[in-house]
Amino acid sequence: LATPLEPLLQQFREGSKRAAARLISLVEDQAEQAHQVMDRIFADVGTARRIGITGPPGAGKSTLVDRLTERYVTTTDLKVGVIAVDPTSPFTGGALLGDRIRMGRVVDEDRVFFRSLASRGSLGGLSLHTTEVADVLDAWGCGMLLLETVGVGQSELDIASKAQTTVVVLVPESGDGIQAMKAGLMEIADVFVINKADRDGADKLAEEIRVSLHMRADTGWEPPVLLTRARDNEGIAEVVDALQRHHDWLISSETLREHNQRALRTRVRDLVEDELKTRLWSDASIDSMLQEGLLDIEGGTTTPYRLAASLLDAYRRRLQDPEMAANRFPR
Ligand SMILES: Nc1nc2c(ncn2[C@@H]2O[C@H](COP(=O)(O)OP(=O)(O)O)[C@@H](O)[C@H]2O)c(=O)[nH]1
Ligand SMILES: [Mg+2]
Repeated sequence: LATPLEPLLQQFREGSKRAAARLISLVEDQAEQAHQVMDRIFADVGTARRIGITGPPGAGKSTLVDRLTERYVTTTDLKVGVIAVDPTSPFTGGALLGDRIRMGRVVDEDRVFFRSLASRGSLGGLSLHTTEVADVLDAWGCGMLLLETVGVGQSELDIASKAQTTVVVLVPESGDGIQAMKAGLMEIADVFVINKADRDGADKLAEEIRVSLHMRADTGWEPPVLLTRARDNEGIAEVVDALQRHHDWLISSETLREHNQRALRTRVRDLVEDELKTRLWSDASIDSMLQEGLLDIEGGTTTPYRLAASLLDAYRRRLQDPEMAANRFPR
């Protein structure tokens, strides 16, 4: 069922938090209007600073995000958006109730938008629509966006491509340092946070990381290694400061521009590829041609390569059909 977009977009532009939540749901559910929504708000996207927070489960990422949010809301007039990707829950919003309760402590709730997304199977990975949800919050006026995701497997690469600054949170126990080096966290971290510095071994871990950082290619930015006790609100100002310094560096070195251009290029290519694939394989005549072709391969009268070539030919001919040529993108 199509939601009337115009009134919703109007309320969104006036700053309605409920309208933002509705738009996010549309985008997340890949509703018919998802592309249209993104298209309409795109001009307002681009001011938010996007900070990725990753690291092993239990390191204190959510606690840190909570502290950073509190700090930004109380010391600046920024709106803060928090997107937490939950790898365990198949349902959006389910298992992160704890986070929501913590967020409730934040003073000015009107300036904080918290959203948890399910990671849809890709263990620890970002949700499919993280970028779009971040864009909606950006257009809504969030100056700061914090993206929390568990750092296992592919997810840290995901987050590094979506965030401008990546914070890797580790704790001084259970060989986190070694794990980090193995998992490729060393390469993507712009800022290291050793949380739970109230525990033994924090200084040692920090030193290990500093030493191994020498092996990184020189980019002009040397990741600081900071100690925090997020639960006790200790060391947070230093993190804020490091994030600001990294942001300044991103701008002065033109790295941010390059990053944004790369991200845009990937995004447009993904949109085109998705559309091509969807249209190709949802076409009934192409599908039956494929089924028949498979039998021909079995019968030895064609090969996968010849079949692929004739499917592409058929698809090209189908595109001449004006009805087929219509796509889901706004014009
Ligand atoms: N000892 C200690 N515990 C902390 C600290 N920061 C957070 N925690 C606790 O670590 C646990 C996991 O924190 P959480 O933020 O949920 O970790 P996440 O899984 O990385 O998001 C919670 O029980 C926190 O209260 C800290 O600085 N010191
Ligand atoms: Mg968490």
